[in-house]
Amino acid sequence: MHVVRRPGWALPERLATPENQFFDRRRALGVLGGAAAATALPLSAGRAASDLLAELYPVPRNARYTFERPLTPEDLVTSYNNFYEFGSSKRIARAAQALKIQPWQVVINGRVERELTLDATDLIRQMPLEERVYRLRCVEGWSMVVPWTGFPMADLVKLAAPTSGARYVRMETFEDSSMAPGQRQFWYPWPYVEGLTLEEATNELAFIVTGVYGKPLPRQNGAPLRSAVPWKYGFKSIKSIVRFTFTDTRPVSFWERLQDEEYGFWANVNPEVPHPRWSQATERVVGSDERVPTQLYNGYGAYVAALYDGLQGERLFM
Ligand SMILES: Nc1nc2c(c(=O)[nH]1)N[C@H]1C(S)=C(S)[C@@H](COP(=O)(O)O)O[C@H]1N2
Ligand SMILES: [Mo]
Repeated sequence: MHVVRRPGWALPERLATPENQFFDRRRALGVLGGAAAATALPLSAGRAASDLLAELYPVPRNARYTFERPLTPEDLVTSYNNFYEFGSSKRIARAAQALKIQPWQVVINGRVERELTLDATDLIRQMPLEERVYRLRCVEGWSMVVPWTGFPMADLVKLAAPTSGARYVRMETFEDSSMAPGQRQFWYPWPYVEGLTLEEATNELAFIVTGVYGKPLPRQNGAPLRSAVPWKYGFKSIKSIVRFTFTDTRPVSFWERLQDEEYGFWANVNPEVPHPRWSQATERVVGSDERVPTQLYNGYGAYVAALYDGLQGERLFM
């Protein structure tokens, strides 16, 4: 296995602090062991990656992000999906089982102090996992409430150590049409790409998801790691990421490349800005017969509205 590690001193501060409230003793020791072994074997040497991941779950829920609406049942979260690599219907869960997630290399490159290639299992085991209940609002007009497990995207940015020229992070999904039949549909601009400004990526809400419902992430939900940016339409939350590129150029995302009149870079949720073909005023709550009003920034304005001060000339809501 090819693993490039940063030296221990370059680990995010939280990881190197065993007293930190986010860590139990076992986890803290594991992390310190990992840091100390920087030049020796990778953490996972000799053990199956699937076991090494499974033993991390479940983790405590971070109460800061919980709220009143009921969770969407697990069977719906894992069976009603958008993952065009496996087809354009919502029922791609079975087809997605063809995705090979071990080994899985994650590349961090571009405007960073040092380019990194990490094994996803090693990356996930280094990070401070927590559970967060987030709303998910698809641009198509449906929504869910999902208990994700993962770690702040800000910690990944810290690990990457972007240089002063970096203004955006561009994220890319795997590309392999032998596993993903949707990628044989040549009219789509594969691979799936998404992007955030560095300010967005380091906002406390931006989350790298590695699990759901207290278990490792199923393939159909974007294993082994995907993003969750809950104040934006669901398509911004890119699945099965293989590359994080720090850049000075605004990335053009998959849907934007396909249809930029309908899907822009910012894509912040706003009930008052209709999609060109339908209203965004309300949303269908998956798993119930309810329609509820959609909220500005999907209800997360207190966390993110300030990111857009001075950007009113941009198409912030599509
Ligand atoms: N790589 C990739 N990521 C993707 C998509 C996709 O088709 N491919 N669909 C997006 C859309 S439109 C939505 S609504 C969410 C759905 O996530 P879920 O299936 O876990 O609910 O994933 C997003 N991420
Ligand atoms: Mo979506």
